[in-house]
Amino acid sequence: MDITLHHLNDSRSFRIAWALEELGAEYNLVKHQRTESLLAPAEMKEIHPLGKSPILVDGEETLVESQCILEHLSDKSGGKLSARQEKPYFWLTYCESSLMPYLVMGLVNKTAATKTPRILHPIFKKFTGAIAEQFTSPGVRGALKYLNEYLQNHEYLSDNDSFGIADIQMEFAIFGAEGSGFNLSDYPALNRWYQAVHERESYHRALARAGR
Ligand SMILES: N[C@@H](CCC(=O)N[C@@H](CS)C(=O)NCC(=O)O)C(=O)O
Repeated sequence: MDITLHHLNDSRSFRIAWALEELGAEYNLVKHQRTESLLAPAEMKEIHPLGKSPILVDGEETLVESQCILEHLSDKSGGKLSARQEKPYFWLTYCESSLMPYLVMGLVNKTAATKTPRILHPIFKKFTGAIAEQFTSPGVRGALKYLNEYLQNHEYLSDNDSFGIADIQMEFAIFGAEGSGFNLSDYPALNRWYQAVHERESYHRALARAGR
């Protein structure tokens, strides 16, 4: 077998497991565990110098960045699951360039508050709370609203309104938004899409094999 997915728990590499399952590809799965500080373990840097998840080794090639890996898999399968039309290609890119930074910053803020001495918690929480209120939460809400509006007229986010790699890319961000307390039922079209992508058998196969 030529393809090896390096999967980190609770991470974006779930996307790649899902795409591989959707394509019916055979692959090795190597599971890595986050360290206590939630970072990727040092061994991942031996596979790729950036040491972030996901990493896909396909024959002689070692690929990183969800979007690059998803596009590689789509190209390799003759364009299945493609997301290159103007608008769907937008979602594929928008997810990591604009939405994920808000979510990651929100998460870092929350975690950072728990790492300060207890006596400083009230001050720190005030500070991180203000960042969330003024910057990260409105950013996420704006993205959810925009996605909801798009999905009012579209079934999926990939080419020809069909399921594909843009859906896989975006689902991870929406999963993160839901986990951070954003209420998806405020966005009915988005919520409909979210339920629909979770009904795919490939999603459940990836969940059973890679976990998240
Ligand atoms: N934009 C990159 C993000 C890669 C990334 O930050 N991955 C996270 C997991 S979701 C990671 O490896 N975190 C552990 C660390 O930074 O050490 C992608 O889409 O692949």
